[in-house]
Amino acid sequence: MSFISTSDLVKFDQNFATDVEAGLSLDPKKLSSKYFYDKKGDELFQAIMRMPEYYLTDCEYSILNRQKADILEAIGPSGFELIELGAGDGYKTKVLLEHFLSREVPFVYRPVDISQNVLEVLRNDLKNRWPDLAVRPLKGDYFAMLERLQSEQGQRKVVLFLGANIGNYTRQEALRFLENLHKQLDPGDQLLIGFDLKKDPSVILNAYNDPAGITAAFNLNLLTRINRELGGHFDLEEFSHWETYQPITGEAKSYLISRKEQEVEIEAIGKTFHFGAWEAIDVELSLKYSPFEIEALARAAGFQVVEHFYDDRSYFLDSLWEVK
Ligand code: AVI
Repeated sequence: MSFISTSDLVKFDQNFATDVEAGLSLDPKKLSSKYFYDKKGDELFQAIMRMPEYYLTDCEYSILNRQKADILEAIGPSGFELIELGAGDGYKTKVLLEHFLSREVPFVYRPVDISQNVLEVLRNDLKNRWPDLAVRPLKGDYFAMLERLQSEQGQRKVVLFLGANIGNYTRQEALRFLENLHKQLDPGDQLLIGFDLKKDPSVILNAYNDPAGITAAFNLNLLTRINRELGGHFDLEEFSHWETYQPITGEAKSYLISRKEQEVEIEAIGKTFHFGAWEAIDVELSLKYSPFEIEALARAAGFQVVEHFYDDRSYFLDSLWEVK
């Protein structure tokens, strides 16, 4: 939905407006990074994943590519439904799909995404590559889809949650998310989950503070989205991107900083928000974990760790968990 200020009919996403109003009324101000991903945001995130500084994608790709045989051995040879939460373009997952097909493993790939478009593009791509691969996409919210699968009483489930997406949740949110996931699974079901690990802080800072300014453009695009969809009046020149990394907590945090004292009207909300000079909006958390913290999280959510798969530099970890 877009904001059309010239029309009598002003359409906009009410949830987005409500969240923006609540977040900009907080002290300190906060906007959710889940709103980064409009069409432009998706393109910028693709560009981030191709940046040399953003090591996460290459690390996880190399884990899946080099250790696909070990991963399959740990999953076991009996048939399963491979459910991927937030499938995207499936770039990394295709490595596993190809390997499982070559080993003639009986499995069905079930990508879950809220975007019908993402699922259609992925399904067509996979059909062209591997006509024999069984693909049954699920369009909707992760938990609604898992609930549906549970009621279908199908084969055992192997869930993929890759890309360090768990890092965009606080520790408490991550635990709640994993506890909910555990409730939707049965004994013997598994989860392969990607975590970005604590490492040299300068490596982490560079990944979110690239000299080309792609991450800055990705974060600032949130203000462009508010301008377009909610009739916001943010002047992008007057905000800048700022990144921090706290090596004890593992929190990489992105902020948008107001470069001067200013008032910004958002028409769809019917309010003007005040920004002090150098006031920050908290826009994203990318949490980094230690292997010890990952094991504690698995146990707290009710899972048993089966095996850890690291890249060569131990920058990233795909961890296989099982419901007992
Ligand atoms: C999607 N998520 C895991 C990315 C991350 O690393 O937190 C999003 C991102 N933000 C800036 N760069 C990448």
